[in-house]
Amino acid sequence: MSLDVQILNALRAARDGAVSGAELSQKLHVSRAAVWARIEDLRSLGYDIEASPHRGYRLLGTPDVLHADDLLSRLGKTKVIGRDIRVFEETTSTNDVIEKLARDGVKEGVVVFAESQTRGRGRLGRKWMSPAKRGLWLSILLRPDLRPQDATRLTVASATALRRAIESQTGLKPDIKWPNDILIYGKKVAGILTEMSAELDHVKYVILGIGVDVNLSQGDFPPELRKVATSLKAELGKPVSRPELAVAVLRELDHDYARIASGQFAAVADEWEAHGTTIGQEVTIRTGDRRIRGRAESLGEDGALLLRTEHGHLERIIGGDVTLEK
Ligand code: BT5
Repeated sequence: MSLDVQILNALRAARDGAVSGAELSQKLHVSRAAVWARIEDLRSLGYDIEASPHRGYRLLGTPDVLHADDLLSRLGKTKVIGRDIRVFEETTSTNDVIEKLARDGVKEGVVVFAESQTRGRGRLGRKWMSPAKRGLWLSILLRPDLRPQDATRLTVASATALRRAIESQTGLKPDIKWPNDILIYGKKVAGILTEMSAELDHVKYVILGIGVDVNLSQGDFPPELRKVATSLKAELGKPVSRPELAVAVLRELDHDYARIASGQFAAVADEWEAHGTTIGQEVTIRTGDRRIRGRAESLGEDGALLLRTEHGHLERIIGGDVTLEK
């Protein structure tokens, strides 16, 4: 744990009360001057830390920036996701950064955030708009013990986790549209991009890319997206703390990843179905040049969408290369 994390932890543990420089220096085994230097650094990052000669240090406010140490300090202990967090000011795509780490053999659970992405992407080479400091643009490296055909379970689990995190932080009630959209009143507020590297019978690694439109104003969206996309701030009428939401997302993801790892996909699927807008609907699925019409019946054990076609057949549709039209 870095010194910054330990200082932030101690200040948070003090709640309204303050912690003296002497106390911090003793607890962290560094000089009071070193504590002071770290406090000055945290202040320059936007942390509002009061320093009173009599009472000591008090944390009055936290900036709406993503700071790896701060996120680690707030997250506390998780099973897998978030044991290593890295934040970039700007990158092409956080999925690219994770892919490089995956090839270098880094352990699962590492999370990469970027304040902005120059080449954020969606599925099928689509663009994902990622303006600076307005959203959460993150990717996670997973090395699940899954067969490649079951990898859609991870997209399903991510959607349920993301939905819960948004609800707990904002009170909004998002819906899930198969396979990877989180919607509020029919408008997209978050998307998930699952990419994987697999051998015939096992997954080598999965990169879970998540984009959440947190504090974008209507004007931040290009005209073609204004009717179909929204942000949490636009729906709530006030900004949402990105660090707090980021931590909630990681915590919920960790929970659902554990559920999948311990064979509880059915419980995740039930939750997904309870909040999905897709099941029971007549839908059209576009996959490559093919269009399939039918009624979405349920979610398969592998996370696939089971579609009863116009001709009465049951088709298994797996995420990744399909678009759902209503
Ligand atoms: C997705 O693709 O919804 C997956 C988005 C994943 C983005 C994250 S951000 C962190 C990580 N790094 C990346 O490079 N990507 C992931 P898809 O279902 O294909 O939707 C893409 C479509 O959504 C675009 O064609 C636009 O119409 C629309 N779109 C683009 N930017 C958007 C935004 N910020 N909010 C809502 N809709 C957007």
